[in-house]
Amino acid sequence: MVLIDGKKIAQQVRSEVREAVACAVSKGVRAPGLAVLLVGDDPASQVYVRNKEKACQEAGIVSFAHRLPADSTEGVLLDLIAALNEDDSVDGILLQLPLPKGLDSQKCLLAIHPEKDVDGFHPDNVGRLSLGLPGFVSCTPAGCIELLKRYNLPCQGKNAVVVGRSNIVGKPLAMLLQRRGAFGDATVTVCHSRTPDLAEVCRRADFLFAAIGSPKFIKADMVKEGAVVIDVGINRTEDGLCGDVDFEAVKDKVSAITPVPGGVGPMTIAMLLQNTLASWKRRTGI
Ligand code: BQF
Repeated sequence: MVLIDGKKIAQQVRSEVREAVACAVSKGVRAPGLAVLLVGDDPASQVYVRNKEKACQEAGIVSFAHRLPADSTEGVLLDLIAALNEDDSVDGILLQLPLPKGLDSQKCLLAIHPEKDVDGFHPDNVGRLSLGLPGFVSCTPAGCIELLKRYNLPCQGKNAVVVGRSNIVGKPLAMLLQRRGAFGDATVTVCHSRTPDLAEVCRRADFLFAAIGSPKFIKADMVKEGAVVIDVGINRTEDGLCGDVDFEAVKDKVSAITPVPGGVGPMTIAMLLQNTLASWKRRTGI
Protein backbone atom coordinates (compact mmCIF):
# COMPACT_ATOMS: atom_id res chain seq x y z
CA MET A 1 0.00 0.00 0.00
CA VAL A 2 1.31 3.42 -1.03
CA LEU A 3 0.54 6.23 1.39
CA ILE A 4 0.18 9.32 -0.79
CA ASP A 5 2.03 12.09 1.03
CA GLY A 6 0.20 15.27 0.07
CA LYS A 7 2.21 17.34 2.50
CA LYS A 8 5.45 16.35 0.81
CA ILE A 9 4.16 16.90 -2.74
CA ALA A 10 2.63 20.23 -1.71
CA GLN A 11 6.04 21.29 -0.36
CA GLN A 12 7.60 20.31 -3.71
CA VAL A 13 5.05 22.36 -5.66
CA ARG A 14 5.53 25.28 -3.26
CA SER A 15 9.31 25.26 -3.72
CA GLU A 16 8.89 25.12 -7.50
CA VAL A 17 6.67 28.22 -7.30
CA ARG A 18 9.13 29.92 -4.95
CA GLU A 19 12.03 29.27 -7.34
CA ALA A 20 10.11 30.52 -10.40
CA VAL A 21 9.16 33.72 -8.53
CA ALA A 22 12.67 34.31 -7.15
CA CYS A 23 14.21 33.80 -10.58
CA ALA A 24 12.01 36.43 -12.28
CA VAL A 25 12.12 38.87 -9.36
CA SER A 26 15.96 38.75 -9.42
CA LYS A 27 15.71 40.03 -13.01
CA GLY A 28 13.59 43.00 -11.97
CA VAL A 29 10.07 41.64 -12.54
CA ARG A 30 7.53 42.71 -9.89
CA ALA A 31 6.48 40.05 -7.39
CA PRO A 32 3.14 38.26 -7.86
CA GLY A 33 0.21 39.54 -5.79
CA LEU A 34 -2.76 37.67 -4.36
CA ALA A 35 -5.73 39.44 -2.75
CA VAL A 36 -7.44 37.34 -0.09
CA LEU A 37 -10.94 38.41 0.97
CA LEU A 38 -12.40 37.17 4.23
CA VAL A 39 -15.87 38.27 5.26
CA GLY A 40 -16.96 37.54 8.83
CA ASP A 41 -15.32 35.49 11.56
CA ASP A 42 -15.90 31.82 10.74
CA PRO A 43 -13.08 30.10 12.68
CA ALA A 44 -12.27 27.51 9.97
CA SER A 45 -12.14 30.23 7.30
CA GLN A 46 -9.77 32.25 9.47
CA VAL A 47 -7.42 29.26 9.70
CA TYR A 48 -7.59 28.68 5.91
CA VAL A 49 -6.87 32.35 5.18
CA ARG A 50 -3.89 32.34 7.55
CA ASN A 51 -2.58 29.15 5.86
CA LYS A 52 -2.85 30.87 2.48
CA GLU A 53 -1.15 34.08 3.62
CA LYS A 54 1.70 32.08 5.11
CA ALA A 55 2.12 30.00 1.96
CA CYS A 56 2.20 33.18 -0.17
CA GLN A 57 4.82 34.80 2.02
CA GLU A 58 7.04 31.72 1.85
CA ALA A 59 6.72 31.61 -1.97
CA GLY A 60 7.52 35.30 -2.46
CA ILE A 61 3.93 36.17 -3.41
CA VAL A 62 2.63 39.40 -1.88
CA SER A 63 -0.69 38.74 -0.16
CA PHE A 64 -3.17 41.56 0.28
CA ALA A 65 -5.58 40.49 2.99
CA HIS A 66 -8.96 42.23 3.27
CA ARG A 67 -10.94 41.30 6.36
CA LEU A 68 -14.50 42.61 6.32
CA PRO A 69 -17.09 42.44 9.11
CA ALA A 70 -19.81 39.76 8.91
CA ASP A 71 -22.51 42.42 8.45
CA SER A 72 -20.84 43.93 5.36
CA THR A 73 -23.20 44.73 2.50
CA GLU A 74 -22.90 43.11 -0.90
CA GLY A 75 -22.23 46.60 -2.28
CA VAL A 76 -19.11 47.06 -0.17
CA LEU A 77 -17.78 43.67 -1.22
CA LEU A 78 -18.56 44.24 -4.91
CA ASP A 79 -16.84 47.66 -4.79
CA LEU A 80 -13.74 46.09 -3.24
CA ILE A 81 -13.67 43.35 -5.90
CA ALA A 82 -14.05 46.00 -8.64
CA ALA A 83 -11.07 47.93 -7.24
CA LEU A 84 -8.95 44.74 -7.05
CA ASN A 85 -9.90 43.88 -10.66
CA GLU A 86 -8.36 47.23 -11.69
CA ASP A 87 -5.27 46.95 -9.47
CA ASP A 88 -2.27 45.92 -11.62
CA SER A 89 -0.29 44.63 -8.62
CA VAL A 90 -3.02 42.01 -7.98
CA ASP A 91 -2.72 38.83 -10.10
CA GLY A 92 -5.25 36.76 -8.19
CA ILE A 93 -8.40 37.46 -6.18
CA LEU A 94 -9.62 34.85 -3.74
CA LEU A 95 -12.96 35.18 -2.00
CA GLN A 96 -12.92 32.81 0.99
CA LEU A 97 -16.13 30.77 1.16
CA PRO A 98 -18.62 30.31 2.70
CA LEU A 99 -19.86 33.90 2.91
CA PRO A 100 -22.02 35.00 5.85
CA LYS A 101 -25.80 34.72 5.38
CA GLY A 102 -27.28 37.49 3.28
CA LEU A 103 -24.37 37.66 0.83
CA ASP A 104 -24.87 35.97 -2.55
CA SER A 105 -21.65 34.09 -3.28
CA GLN A 106 -22.56 33.41 -6.93
CA LYS A 107 -23.04 37.14 -7.52
CA CYS A 108 -19.76 38.02 -5.78
CA LEU A 109 -17.77 35.34 -7.63
CA LEU A 110 -19.20 36.61 -10.92
CA ALA A 111 -17.71 40.05 -10.12
CA ILE A 112 -14.13 38.69 -10.02
CA HIS A 113 -12.35 39.19 -13.33
CA PRO A 114 -11.98 35.68 -14.84
CA GLU A 115 -8.28 36.31 -15.53
CA LYS A 116 -7.72 36.90 -11.79
CA ASP A 117 -10.01 34.07 -10.65
CA VAL A 118 -7.28 31.83 -9.22
CA ASP A 119 -9.89 29.69 -7.40
CA GLY A 120 -11.49 28.82 -10.75
CA PHE A 121 -15.02 29.46 -9.46
CA HIS A 122 -16.10 32.04 -12.06
CA PRO A 123 -18.61 30.62 -14.59
CA ASP A 124 -16.16 31.53 -17.41
CA ASN A 125 -13.51 29.26 -15.93
CA VAL A 126 -16.02 26.51 -15.10
CA GLY A 127 -17.22 26.69 -18.73
CA ARG A 128 -13.65 26.64 -20.02
CA LEU A 129 -12.93 23.50 -18.01
CA SER A 130 -16.02 21.78 -19.38
CA LEU A 131 -15.02 22.74 -22.96
CA GLY A 132 -11.38 21.72 -22.51
CA LEU A 133 -10.17 25.32 -22.98
CA PRO A 134 -7.31 26.82 -20.94
CA GLY A 135 -8.40 28.57 -17.75
CA PHE A 136 -8.10 28.38 -13.99
CA VAL A 137 -9.07 25.06 -12.44
CA SER A 138 -10.51 24.82 -8.92
CA CYS A 139 -7.61 24.11 -6.53
CA THR A 140 -8.87 21.02 -4.68
CA PRO A 141 -9.72 18.94 -7.80
CA ALA A 142 -6.51 20.16 -9.47
CA GLY A 143 -4.62 18.99 -6.37
CA CYS A 144 -6.16 15.51 -6.64
CA ILE A 145 -4.97 15.14 -10.25
CA GLU A 146 -1.54 16.54 -9.36
CA LEU A 147 -1.17 13.78 -6.74
CA LEU A 148 -2.01 11.12 -9.35
CA LYS A 149 0.61 12.63 -11.68
CA ARG A 150 3.37 12.88 -9.10
CA TYR A 151 2.79 9.33 -7.87
CA ASN A 152 2.42 8.12 -11.47
CA LEU A 153 -1.03 6.64 -10.98
CA PRO A 154 -2.60 7.00 -14.45
CA CYS A 155 -6.38 6.65 -14.56
CA GLN A 156 -6.58 6.39 -18.36
CA GLY A 157 -9.08 3.71 -19.32
CA LYS A 158 -10.03 3.06 -15.69
CA ASN A 159 -13.30 3.39 -13.81
CA ALA A 160 -13.31 6.52 -11.67
CA VAL A 161 -16.08 7.11 -9.15
CA VAL A 162 -16.58 10.55 -7.61
CA VAL A 163 -18.79 10.56 -4.53
CA GLY A 164 -20.16 14.10 -4.14
CA ARG A 165 -21.37 16.58 -6.75
CA SER A 166 -20.41 19.97 -5.34
CA ASN A 167 -19.49 22.86 -7.62
CA ILE A 168 -16.14 23.22 -5.86
CA VAL A 169 -14.98 19.58 -5.89
CA GLY A 170 -17.21 16.85 -7.33
CA LYS A 171 -18.27 18.51 -10.59
CA PRO A 172 -14.88 19.95 -11.62
CA LEU A 173 -13.11 16.74 -10.57
CA ALA A 174 -15.42 14.72 -12.83
CA MET A 175 -14.56 17.10 -15.70
CA LEU A 176 -10.81 16.76 -15.10
CA LEU A 177 -11.03 12.96 -15.03
CA GLN A 178 -12.71 13.06 -18.46
CA ARG A 179 -10.00 15.19 -20.11
CA ARG A 180 -7.69 13.54 -22.59
CA GLY A 181 -4.41 12.11 -21.36
CA ALA A 182 -2.85 9.60 -19.01
CA PHE A 183 -4.27 11.32 -15.92
CA GLY A 184 -7.69 11.70 -17.51
CA ASP A 185 -9.48 9.44 -19.99
CA ALA A 186 -11.36 7.77 -17.14
CA THR A 187 -14.88 6.38 -17.31
CA VAL A 188 -16.44 8.65 -14.72
CA THR A 189 -19.43 8.01 -12.48
CA VAL A 190 -20.62 10.78 -10.16
CA CYS A 191 -22.74 9.64 -7.22
CA HIS A 192 -24.45 11.41 -4.37
CA SER A 193 -26.90 10.99 -1.51
CA ARG A 194 -29.72 9.86 -3.84
CA THR A 195 -27.68 7.18 -5.62
CA PRO A 196 -29.22 3.72 -5.09
CA ASP A 197 -26.77 1.06 -3.90
CA LEU A 198 -23.89 3.47 -3.51
CA ALA A 199 -21.65 0.74 -2.06
CA GLU A 200 -22.02 -1.34 -5.20
CA VAL A 201 -21.19 1.64 -7.46
CA CYS A 202 -18.13 2.50 -5.36
CA ARG A 203 -16.91 -1.13 -5.49
CA ARG A 204 -16.55 -0.78 -9.28
CA ALA A 205 -14.06 2.08 -8.87
CA ASP A 206 -10.41 1.63 -9.78
CA PHE A 207 -10.07 5.25 -8.61
CA LEU A 208 -12.40 6.34 -5.83
CA PHE A 209 -12.70 10.02 -4.90
CA ALA A 210 -14.56 10.77 -1.68
CA ALA A 211 -15.96 14.31 -1.49
CA ILE A 212 -19.08 13.79 0.59
CA GLY A 213 -18.45 15.84 3.71
CA SER A 214 -19.30 13.07 6.14
CA PRO A 215 -16.61 11.58 8.43
CA LYS A 216 -15.52 7.97 7.69
CA PHE A 217 -18.42 7.51 5.22
CA ILE A 218 -16.45 5.16 2.91
CA LYS A 219 -16.16 1.71 4.55
CA ALA A 220 -14.19 -1.36 3.47
CA ASP A 221 -17.19 -2.96 1.70
CA MET A 222 -17.34 0.07 -0.64
CA VAL A 223 -13.77 -0.32 -1.91
CA LYS A 224 -12.43 -2.65 -4.60
CA GLU A 225 -9.29 -4.62 -3.80
CA GLY A 226 -6.29 -2.68 -5.19
CA ALA A 227 -8.17 0.59 -5.77
CA VAL A 228 -6.62 4.06 -5.52
CA VAL A 229 -8.54 6.06 -2.90
CA ILE A 230 -8.36 9.86 -2.79
CA ASP A 231 -10.00 11.33 0.32
CA VAL A 232 -11.11 14.92 -0.22
CA GLY A 233 -13.02 15.16 3.08
CA ILE A 234 -12.06 17.71 5.72
CA ASN A 235 -14.30 17.07 8.75
CA ARG A 236 -13.69 18.60 12.14
CA THR A 237 -14.49 16.08 14.89
CA GLU A 238 -13.67 15.76 18.61
CA ASP A 239 -10.49 13.88 17.72
CA GLY A 240 -9.25 16.39 15.14
CA LEU A 241 -9.43 16.44 11.35
CA CYS A 242 -11.04 13.39 9.79
CA GLY A 243 -11.58 12.40 6.16
CA ASP A 244 -14.61 10.96 4.35
CA VAL A 245 -12.87 7.57 4.24
CA ASP A 246 -12.61 5.15 7.16
CA PHE A 247 -8.85 5.00 6.67
CA GLU A 248 -8.10 2.20 9.18
CA ALA A 249 -10.82 -0.04 7.72
CA VAL A 250 -9.83 0.56 4.11
CA LYS A 251 -6.04 0.88 4.10
CA ASP A 252 -5.21 -2.83 3.80
CA LYS A 253 -7.42 -3.21 0.73
CA VAL A 254 -6.09 -0.39 -1.44
CA SER A 255 -3.03 0.04 -3.66
CA ALA A 256 -2.71 3.73 -2.72
CA ILE A 257 -4.55 6.11 -0.41
CA THR A 258 -4.36 9.71 0.82
CA PRO A 259 -4.44 10.37 4.57
CA VAL A 260 -6.36 13.18 6.31
CA PRO A 261 -4.72 15.40 7.42
CA GLY A 262 -1.74 15.58 5.08
CA GLY A 263 -3.36 14.37 1.84
CA VAL A 264 -5.42 16.52 -0.51
CA GLY A 265 -5.72 19.48 1.94
CA PRO A 266 -2.14 20.74 1.61
CA MET A 267 -2.40 20.33 -2.20
CA THR A 268 -5.30 22.81 -2.25
CA ILE A 269 -2.98 25.54 -0.99
CA ALA A 270 -0.15 24.48 -3.34
CA MET A 271 -2.43 24.65 -6.39
CA LEU A 272 -3.60 28.11 -5.34
CA LEU A 273 0.01 29.26 -5.48
CA GLN A 274 0.47 27.52 -8.84
CA ASN A 275 -2.60 29.29 -10.25
CA THR A 276 -1.36 32.63 -8.91
CA LEU A 277 2.02 31.98 -10.52
CA ALA A 278 0.31 31.22 -13.86
CA SER A 279 -1.76 34.41 -13.67
CA TRP A 280 1.30 36.51 -12.83
CA LYS A 281 3.32 34.96 -15.69
CA ARG A 282 0.54 35.72 -18.12
CA ARG A 283 -0.02 39.27 -16.85
CA THR A 284 3.69 40.19 -16.77
CA GLY A 285 4.39 38.47 -20.07
CA ILE A 286 7.06 36.08 -18.81
C1 BQF B 1 -4.40 18.97 5.86
C2 BQF B 1 -11.90 24.14 2.79
C3 BQF B 1 -14.09 23.24 3.18
C4 BQF B 1 -14.67 24.50 2.97
C5 BQF B 1 -13.88 25.58 2.66
C6 BQF B 1 -4.17 21.29 4.91
C7 BQF B 1 -6.09 22.67 4.48
C8 BQF B 1 -6.90 21.67 5.01
C9 BQF B 1 -6.34 20.48 5.46
C10 BQF B 1 -6.66 23.94 3.97
C11 BQF B 1 -10.45 24.03 2.72
C12 BQF B 1 -9.76 22.72 2.93
C13 BQF B 1 -9.69 25.19 2.49
C14 BQF B 1 -4.99 20.28 5.42
C15 BQF B 1 -8.19 25.18 2.49
C16 BQF B 1 -8.31 22.77 2.51
O1 BQF B 1 -3.25 18.92 6.31
O2 BQF B 1 -5.09 17.94 5.69
C17 BQF B 1 -4.71 22.46 4.44
O3 BQF B 1 -6.22 24.98 4.39
N1 BQF B 1 -7.67 23.95 3.02
C18 BQF B 1 -10.38 26.43 2.25
O4 BQF B 1 -9.76 27.45 2.03
O5 BQF B 1 -11.71 26.47 2.30
C19 BQF B 1 -12.50 25.40 2.58
C20 BQF B 1 -12.74 23.06 3.09
